[in-house]
Amino acid sequence: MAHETVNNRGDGTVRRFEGRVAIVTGAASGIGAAAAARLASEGATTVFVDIDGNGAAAKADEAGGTALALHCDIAEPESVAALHREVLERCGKIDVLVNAAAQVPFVAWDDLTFEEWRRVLRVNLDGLYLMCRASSDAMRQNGYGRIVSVSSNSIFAGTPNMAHYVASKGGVLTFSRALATELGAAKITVNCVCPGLTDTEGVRKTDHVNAFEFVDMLQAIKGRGVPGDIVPAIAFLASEEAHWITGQALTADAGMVRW
Ligand code: 4PL
Repeated sequence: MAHETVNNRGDGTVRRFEGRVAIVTGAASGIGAAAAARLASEGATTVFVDIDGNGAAAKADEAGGTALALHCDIAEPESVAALHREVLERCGKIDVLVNAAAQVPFVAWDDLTFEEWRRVLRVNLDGLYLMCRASSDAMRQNGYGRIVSVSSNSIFAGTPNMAHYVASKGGVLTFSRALATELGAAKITVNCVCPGLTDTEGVRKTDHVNAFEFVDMLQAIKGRGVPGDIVPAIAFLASEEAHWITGQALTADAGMVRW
């Protein structure tokens, strides 16, 4: 089921983000870490943000160059405000925001409590709102911005054992459409990427890790999705040349869902 990952060109030969400042949340692991590494390798001054500050620091160290890491609980208004103050002080502006931070639960409907619902919604939607609120205010001052948020193909499939997550990821998509309207006048684009099941630290901590075979059966292209398979879609939407694309969702799931 393993497949060869194509040349993802994270080797610095393509440099679409030279002179850009990028914030990536969820950058300590999974899709966030891979996206942050790519933006950094293509020349962005990249801020690796995570609630796991040490994990983010380790990934920023690997990236080298001008990469920096900052701890943030994106669901806490004060924490998000402090993050933005520090980024603006140290980097001067914000050009790109990649929202990859999320809780990935595996909880059957019968066990889903309001407390668990809130635990997931607070990060996946409250956190998204707070990050977009603060970053877009900074982007508006440049009259340039790229916001790319990670949704999920589970919003089309109604994937089991994560009803609250599916609700939150549907919100990521529809919020992105609305925010695209709000920010168009400032030349800020807002899009999302919908990955399929991807082999990440977050997924491996749950029983979703046992779903790869089932998902493989539904894919047009066979294989186990890894973060590097999702990164090109994120980097494209985060790039300057994607300026005519906003309010869109790009599914990256080997053709499991056709939408
Ligand atoms: C199809 O986003 O999209 C499991 C776990 N299966 O998190 C997901 C599918 C999972 C998904 C997801």
